Amino acid sequence: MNAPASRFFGATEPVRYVGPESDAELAYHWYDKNRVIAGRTMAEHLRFAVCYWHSLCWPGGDPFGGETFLRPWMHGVDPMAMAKTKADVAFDLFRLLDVPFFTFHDVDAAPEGANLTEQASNVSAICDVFEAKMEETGLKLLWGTANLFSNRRYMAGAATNPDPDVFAYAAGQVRIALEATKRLGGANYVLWGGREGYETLLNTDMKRELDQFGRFLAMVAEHKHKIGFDGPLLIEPKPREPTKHQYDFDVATVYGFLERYDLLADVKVNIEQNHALLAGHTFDHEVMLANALGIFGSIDINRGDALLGWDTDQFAMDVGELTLVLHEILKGGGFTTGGMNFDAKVRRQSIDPDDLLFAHVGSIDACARALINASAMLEKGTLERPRAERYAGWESAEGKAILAGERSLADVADRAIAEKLDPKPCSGRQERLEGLVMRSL
Ligand code: XUL
Ligand code: CO
Repeated sequence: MNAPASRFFGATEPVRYVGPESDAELAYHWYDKNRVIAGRTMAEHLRFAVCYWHSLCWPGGDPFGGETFLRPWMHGVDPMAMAKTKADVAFDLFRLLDVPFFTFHDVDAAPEGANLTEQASNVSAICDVFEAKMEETGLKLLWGTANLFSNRRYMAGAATNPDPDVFAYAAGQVRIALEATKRLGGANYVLWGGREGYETLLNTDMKRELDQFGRFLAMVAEHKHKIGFDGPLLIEPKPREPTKHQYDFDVATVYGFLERYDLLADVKVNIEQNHALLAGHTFDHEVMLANALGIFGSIDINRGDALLGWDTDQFAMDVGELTLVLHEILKGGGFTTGGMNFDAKVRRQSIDPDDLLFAHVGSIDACARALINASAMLEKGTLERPRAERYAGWESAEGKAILAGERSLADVADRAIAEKLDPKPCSGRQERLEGLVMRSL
């Protein structure tokens, strides 16, 4: 696709791979999309997606001050014309970054309808625009979602709202967004329960709200099958913010919820770095656990700030952290329908249009370096070999018999007595392993 006549970005040509030795600034030094690593190209491994909401919709405000970015498409009079201009800029951004996917919420892309009928018609009009642009550029949709948290009707939750009419409105919005995602060939559908939680237990019936939430998701899953949408539904865990407590707290909590409401066949997770931190976990903890539980789906790639306790959604640049995350993803077999979505925003002082490009390019390169490192670590067994040694006892005949349920507590205890067991503690070798990882970066 050629650059549009009236342009927002200063850069005109797509960002290209130049190699690590080059001094070129707006260029990929590590992300070589066609380079094959462990049987797949970098593009196929990483499946990068640019998100609509932070890059095209966020005006740069914070709780103490308003808009800093002054994006031209946010200052018009005709909402549909503004949405179309925004789509032009969005697809120019995707073209310049040369990434394969994008993601959006219904209200990011289309003007919010005054009612569900208007909502459906606005989303459909934007789907016409997206469809033509996707056809022309080959860009794909990683996932779509509905914003069930910004409008004041959702202040007490969507599916978990005390009012069933709010639940019904949310169902209407999800039906429109899910069908739009299917129409655009989306690979997944995401549900982030931004206000599915509580501000105070004084007015809350938790059991009732969880049952409502379980029923809502079951209805979404039923509809997914009814319309023949192939991709998984992905829940995005987050423990708090905007509410004091959110029911999709972390991967472990979501797993318990899916099991209780019998949703494991249809729903996986979309894990976000900053959400993992808010839950008191690391990013690789959440990925390792999702793999262990068989619910790993996709990731929202960003980072928090060690000194700020909220969801800062900064662009991920820490190669060390990303290497460990990619290591766990590759170990689990890599992405299938999922990918790496830049749920990240430039800081409010980064007001130049090209700051959006530099942010994505830096983070894409960080992920590419991480992929190279992680793949080499897996090939060498940097962590897998010591991990296997650490658990080697469980590979013995006796270890396997215990896990297979062939021994009772008394059997095991009797053997410990009969063989006069006196197990010797082994080193956890943490610093040694940290050194090995450091040398792999
Ligand atoms: C909010 C967040 C959302 C979801 C999609 O913290 O991460 O942008 O990714 O609703
Ligand atoms: Co997110």
